[in-house]
Amino acid sequence: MITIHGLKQSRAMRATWACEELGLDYTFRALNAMQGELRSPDFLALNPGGKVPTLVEDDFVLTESGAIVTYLADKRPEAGLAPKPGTPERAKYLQWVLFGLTELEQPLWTISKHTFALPEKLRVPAVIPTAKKEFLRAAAVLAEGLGDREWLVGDAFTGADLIVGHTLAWARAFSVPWEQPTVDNYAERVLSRPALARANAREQAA
Ligand SMILES: N[C@@H](CCC(=O)N[C@@H](CS)C(=O)NCC(=O)O)C(=O)O
Repeated sequence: MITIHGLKQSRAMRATWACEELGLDYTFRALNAMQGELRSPDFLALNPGGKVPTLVEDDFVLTESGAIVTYLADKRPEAGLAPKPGTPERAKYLQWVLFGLTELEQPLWTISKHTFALPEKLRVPAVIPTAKKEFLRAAAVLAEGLGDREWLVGDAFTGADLIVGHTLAWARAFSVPWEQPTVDNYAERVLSRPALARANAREQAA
């Protein structure tokens, strides 16, 4: 049985959304950061970084949302959420997963940290305009990569769209805009997946 340890409204949604896309049986365990549950000895024994998502399956533990989505996708290759290892499609899939995590998410995370996530005395608001520029640059690369295609890799939704789409939802929630209508349409397409709605409902019920 798969357990996804998460916080509500966090990157853990990437893992639960992947489970929903794949029809995998899973439990979502909602931790409470305010009550110190990310720093409890039990949780730190699973993930010394004290972060979510953390996947536990019997005695196997996996962290990092991109790795978790890919691990889950590989359990059901027939679903096509991650192309077959060793193929050019798999390489492009990894390109976009890593782009999502390192190019698109990072400036957004910098903006978030220096706007509200860090304690006030650690915030450096002067970095925000640079991070906004970096985010816009990444959004332009995304628009270029999409061209007039529906999805990032091949002609079907993959885990790369899941990671990038989740990050765009985050940008919207934090009111960090992008400039390209292509990216708007893409975000609509990705974020209207029924599996995401189911993952949201599971999270709210937890
Ligand atoms: N690179 C990690 C980042 C995980 C991460 O930072 N998760 C946040 C929630 S969205 C977290 O657990 N924060 C708690 C903390 O930093 O103490 C991933 O993609 O899984």
